[in-house]
Amino acid sequence: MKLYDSNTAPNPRRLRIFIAEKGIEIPTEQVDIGKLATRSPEFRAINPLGRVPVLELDDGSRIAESIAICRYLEALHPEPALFGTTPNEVGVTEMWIHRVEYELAQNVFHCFQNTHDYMKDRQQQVPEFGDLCRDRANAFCGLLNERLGEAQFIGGDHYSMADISAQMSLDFGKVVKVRAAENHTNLQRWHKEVSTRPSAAA
Ligand SMILES: N[C@@H](CCC(=O)N[C@@H](CS)C(=O)NCC(=O)O)C(=O)O
Repeated sequence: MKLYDSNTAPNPRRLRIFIAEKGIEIPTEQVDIGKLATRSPEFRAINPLGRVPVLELDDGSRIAESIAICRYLEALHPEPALFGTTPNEVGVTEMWIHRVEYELAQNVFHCFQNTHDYMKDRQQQVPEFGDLCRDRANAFCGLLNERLGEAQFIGGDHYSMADISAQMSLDFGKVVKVRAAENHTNLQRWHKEVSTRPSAAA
């Protein structure tokens, strides 16, 4: 098994956090996004979308998409469960995974891609769209704050993939001013807690 990884990028980081929480080790190969290695014909043969992370299995097959890779690893290493255990936990956790993905993570990424100087020469930017995405991501932080007023973690009583995706999104979101507001005390409490887990260093 081999993981195509990139130390500085947020999607690979959520996978690294997941791997650290599972306590497993996977050999990695760094792909230099800064030098456009993800866009080379060689890498596009590995993932036609030209993105990391990608997990290469021993039979040569490959899984891209960070959450799909986490699902695969969860099936191989069920403990600790990071997608829920009971039917209720699985359903509620999945609901929050999707909400975090579409309302927070994707808005953070769109904002970065459309407003940040790093992306200026890498793609066409529509700054107004990026600004709208920032507003949407920050608005969703309000909903997360409410949720974290009623539960310790986003999925409920247990730390899960929903927390990992939100943690990755907020840590990366700082770069484009997506963050917990001063009155988001529940979200701030949660962020402090997840940031002290050893996996946060991933
Ligand atoms: N939906 C994918 C997104 C992967 C993605 O966008 N990866 C970025 C790094 S965070 C990438 O490889 N970008 C390469 C590039 O822009 O050339 C996932 O969850 O893994």
